[in-house]
Amino acid sequence: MTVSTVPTTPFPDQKPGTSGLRKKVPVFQQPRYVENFVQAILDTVPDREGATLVVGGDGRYLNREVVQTTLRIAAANGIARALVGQGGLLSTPAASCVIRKAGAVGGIVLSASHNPGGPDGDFGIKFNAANGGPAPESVTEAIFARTRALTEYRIVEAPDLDLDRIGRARIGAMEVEIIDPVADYAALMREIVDFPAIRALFASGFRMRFDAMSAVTGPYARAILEGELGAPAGTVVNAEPKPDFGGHHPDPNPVHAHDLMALMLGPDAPDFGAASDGDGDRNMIVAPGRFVTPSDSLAILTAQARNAPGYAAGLAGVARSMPTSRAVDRVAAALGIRAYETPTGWKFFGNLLDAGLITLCGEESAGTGSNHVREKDGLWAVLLWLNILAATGRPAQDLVRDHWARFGRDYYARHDYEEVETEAANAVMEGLRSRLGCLPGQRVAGLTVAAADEFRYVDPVDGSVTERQGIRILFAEDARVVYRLSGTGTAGATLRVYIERYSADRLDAAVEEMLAPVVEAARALGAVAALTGREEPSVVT
Ligand code: G16
Repeated sequence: MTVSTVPTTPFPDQKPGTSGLRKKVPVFQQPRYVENFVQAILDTVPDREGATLVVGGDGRYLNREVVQTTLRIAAANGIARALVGQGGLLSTPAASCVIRKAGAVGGIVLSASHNPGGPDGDFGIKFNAANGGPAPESVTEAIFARTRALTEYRIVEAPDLDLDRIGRARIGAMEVEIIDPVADYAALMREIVDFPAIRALFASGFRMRFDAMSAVTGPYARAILEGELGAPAGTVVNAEPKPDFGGHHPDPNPVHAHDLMALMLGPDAPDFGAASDGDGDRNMIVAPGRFVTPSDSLAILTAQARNAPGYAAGLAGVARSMPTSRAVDRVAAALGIRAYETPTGWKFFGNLLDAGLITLCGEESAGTGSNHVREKDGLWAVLLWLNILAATGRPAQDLVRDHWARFGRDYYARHDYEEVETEAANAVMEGLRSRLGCLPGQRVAGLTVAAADEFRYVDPVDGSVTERQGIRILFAEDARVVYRLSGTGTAGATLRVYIERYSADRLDAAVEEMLAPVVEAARALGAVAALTGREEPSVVT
C-alpha cells in the first residue's frame, strides 16, 4: 500500500452550515476540495485509529466519486474498517442506525438533502458522530478551523472499489464492507413499529402512495412497504434513486411534491399519501383531501405514539425547533411531559435524546424523529402513521380532525424568500433586531404585539449557548411570526418567515383566510418588500 502525503492549501469557504458543508457540484469538483474537507473531518476525530467509519450518501451526482475518495483518505488516516452502503447509498437515518449498531466512531454522509442534484445542482458532506447524530457545533467549528489550517492530506493510492458487490474488500490496511443499505434499518423498524398490524391494514384493502421523489428512500420504501408489509406493487412511485433525482426538486412539500398532492386532493385519492426527500430524513404526510403540516404531524404522533410497541411505555418528553408551531406543546401539556424548544437544526436534539429527556422531536421543515436514531427519519414517520391508523381504525383525515377537536388548531404557513441578496436579508434581520424593544404594545394589521425577542438557546444538558436563532414576534391574538435566515441554501440568502395562528374552535377555516392579518403584520414589521425588493415570497408551504 502506498500512503501519499499531498501538500495542499486551505479553501476559505468550507464552513459547515445547518447540516454539513453544502455547495454547488462544481465547487466540490475543484481539485483537492473534497480531499481537504474529508481530511479536516478526520483530523477532528481523536479516536479514529483502529476505528470503524460509516460512509454513504443519497446517490446524487458525485456520490460514487466522493465515496471512493473518502475511503482512500480514511484508509490513510488509521481507520481500520469502513462500512459502505451498496452502490454508495445510505439514507441519512439508515447511516445513523448503522453508526450506532456498529459502534462506529462516526460516519461521513454525502448529501445536500432536499436540494436539487445533478451536475449543476448541489452536493454536500456532513459528519455524524458516534451517537449517530449530526456533529454538534463545537465539532463543526473545529472542522472549519482545521480546514483553514490544513497544509497536507493523506491518501492511499488504490484503484476504485466495486461498490455494487456486497462483501468485503481492502484499501491498504483498511477493511471495507459493502453492506445492504436497508437491512439494519428494516430490522430496527420491526422492533419499534407494529409490522403485523400494518400488514393486516394493507391486507384489508388499505391503499397508499409513497413518492420517493427519485431519491434514496425508494429502495427502503419498496423493501419495507411492498416487500414486508404487503402494500400492492406500485405503491411506491419514483422509487429508483437517480443522480439528478429525475429532475425533481426532492423536497417533500406541497409545492415540490405536486403530483402526490394532486392525487390526494382529487376524487381518486388513496387512503394515505406520503413522500420523502433526497436523503430520506424528511417526510410529508397527506390525508385524502388534506395536507398535514409537519407541525401537526409531530403533535399527532406525540398524542398517539403509545399505539406503537417502541413507545408503549410512554414518552419521556418532546422537543420542537423554535419555528415549529406550538401544537405539540399542547399535547405535551395534556400528557404531563416536558416540551423543549430548540434552535433549527437536528443537531440540537442530540443532547436531549442522549440524556433521555425526550423521546420524540420534530421540525416544521418536514423532519420528525425519535430516540431510535439521532437523525430525523422520513420513512419511520410514515410507518408510525400507518401503525397509528391501523391501531385506531380511524381514516387519516378523521384522525387529524379528532386531534384538532381536542387540542384546537394551529394554522401555519412558511413564506420563503429565496436567493435574496445577503445584505438585503441581513438588513431585514438587523431592522427587526434594532426595534425589538419598542415593538410590544404596537398595533399592526389589527393585531397587538405582546412580546418580541431574539431566540437564544441554552442547552439544558451541557449549558452551551447558541445566540441569534431567529426573531420571534408574539401577538396578543394567539398568533406568532418568526423571521430567520436559512442555514442550508447555496446561493445568496434565504429569508424564512414563519406564520401561525391558533384557534380553539375554528377548525375548518381556509388557512389563507385565518393567516391573512398575520401575513400582513409580518410583511409590515419586517419591511420585507422595501428592503429586498420582493413583493411576494418565492415559495409558500
Ligand atoms: C437541515 C437540518 C434540519 C433543519 C433544516 C433547516 O435539514 O438537518 O434540522 O430544520 O436544515 O434548514 P434551513 O436552515 O434552511 O431552514 P436537511 O433536511 O436539509 O438536512
